[in-house]
Amino acid sequence: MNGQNDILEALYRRMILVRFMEETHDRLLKEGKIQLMGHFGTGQEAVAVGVTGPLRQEDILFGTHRGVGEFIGKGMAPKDIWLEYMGKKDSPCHGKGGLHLCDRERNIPGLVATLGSDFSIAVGTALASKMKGTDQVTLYFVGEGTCNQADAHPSMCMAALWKLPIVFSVCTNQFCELSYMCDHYPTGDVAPRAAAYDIPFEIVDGQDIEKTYEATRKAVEHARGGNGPYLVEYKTYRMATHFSGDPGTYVNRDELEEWGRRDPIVLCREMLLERGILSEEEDRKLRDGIQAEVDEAVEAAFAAPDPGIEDLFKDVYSGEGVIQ
Ligand SMILES: Cc1ncc(C[n+]2csc(CCOP(=O)(O)OP(=O)(O)O)c2C)c(N)n1
Repeated sequence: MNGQNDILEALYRRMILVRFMEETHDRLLKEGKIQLMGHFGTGQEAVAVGVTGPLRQEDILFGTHRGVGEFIGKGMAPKDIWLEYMGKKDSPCHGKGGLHLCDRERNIPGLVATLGSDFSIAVGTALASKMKGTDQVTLYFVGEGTCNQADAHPSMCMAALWKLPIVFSVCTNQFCELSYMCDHYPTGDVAPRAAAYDIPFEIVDGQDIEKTYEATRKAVEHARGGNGPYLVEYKTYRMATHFSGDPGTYVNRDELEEWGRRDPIVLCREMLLERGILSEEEDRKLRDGIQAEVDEAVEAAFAAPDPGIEDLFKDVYSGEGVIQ
C-alpha cells in the first residue's frame, strides 16, 4: 500500500458510511421510528467526501442541508449525528440542531436555514483566520441553487479583495429544490462567475473521487498559501429527491438512470478492485463493518437521555439563564 492508495481507501470507506447513514435514516423514517425528514445526498458522495478529505481538523467547514457527506468527511461521529437527529440531550447542539448539524470541536459552525445567508459568515471566519495569523482555511460548501442568492457576490468580491483563505466549493447536482438548474440559470456552469472577481476556478467531474479530492486539495493549498480564494464546481447528480417526502414527479427518469450508471461509490469500488487495492471479500467485510457501526450508533442514540425542561434556554443566548 502506498500513501495514495491509503487515501483512496479511506475516502471509499467514508463514502459508504455516508450512503449507509442516509439509507438507515430513510429506513427509520419509513418505519416510523424517527420523525426527522431527510434531504439525502445519494449520488453526491464523491463531492461531499472529496471536498472535505484535504481539510485539517482546525479548518472551518460550512456544510449544506443535503445529507451527512461533508459532516462525516470532516470527522463528525455517526453517534453525534444520530443524537442530534433524535434531539437528544448529549448531542453537539443539545437537541436543538436537528438537521442543522454543527460541531464546534471539528470547526463546523452549523447551518442556517436561510440558504446563502452564511456566504458572508464564511468570509468572516476566513477574515478572522487571516487577522489572527492562523493558517486555517474556510471551506464554504454550497449548492448551485444557493449561489443565486444575492450574498454570493459581495462575499466573493470581499474575499478576493482581501485575499482571504477561503475555498468556495459548489456542488452542482442539477436540481434546485423541486426544479431543474436550467430553469434558474442562463448558463450551464456556475464557476465562471468567479472570474468576475479574479478568483481562479475549476470545474470537475463530481462522480470521480480522485478528481474531487485532487481539485479541492489544490484549492485548499492555494488558499492556505496566502493566495486568496479559489472556487471549484463539481458536476454531479442528485439521485434522491429533494426531501424524503418528495415523490420527484418532475425528475427525468432516463437521465436518472443514466447518472445512476455513474454512481460514485460503484466507480470507486471498480477502481479499487482493478488496482488490486481491495478484494471482493475485503469489500464485503468493510461494508458489513460499516453497517454495524451505523446500527450501533443508532442504538446508542435511541438509548440516550432526552433533554429536560432545564435545557430549554441553554445555549440559546450567550451566558446561561439570560431569561429570568
Ligand atoms: C433563502 C431560502 N430560500 C429557499 C429555501 C428553501 N430551500 C431549501 S433547500 C432549497 C434548494 C437549494 O438548492 P441547492 O443550493 O442547489 O441545494 P440542493 O438542495 O440542490 O442540494 C431551497 C430553495 C431556503 N431554505 N432558504
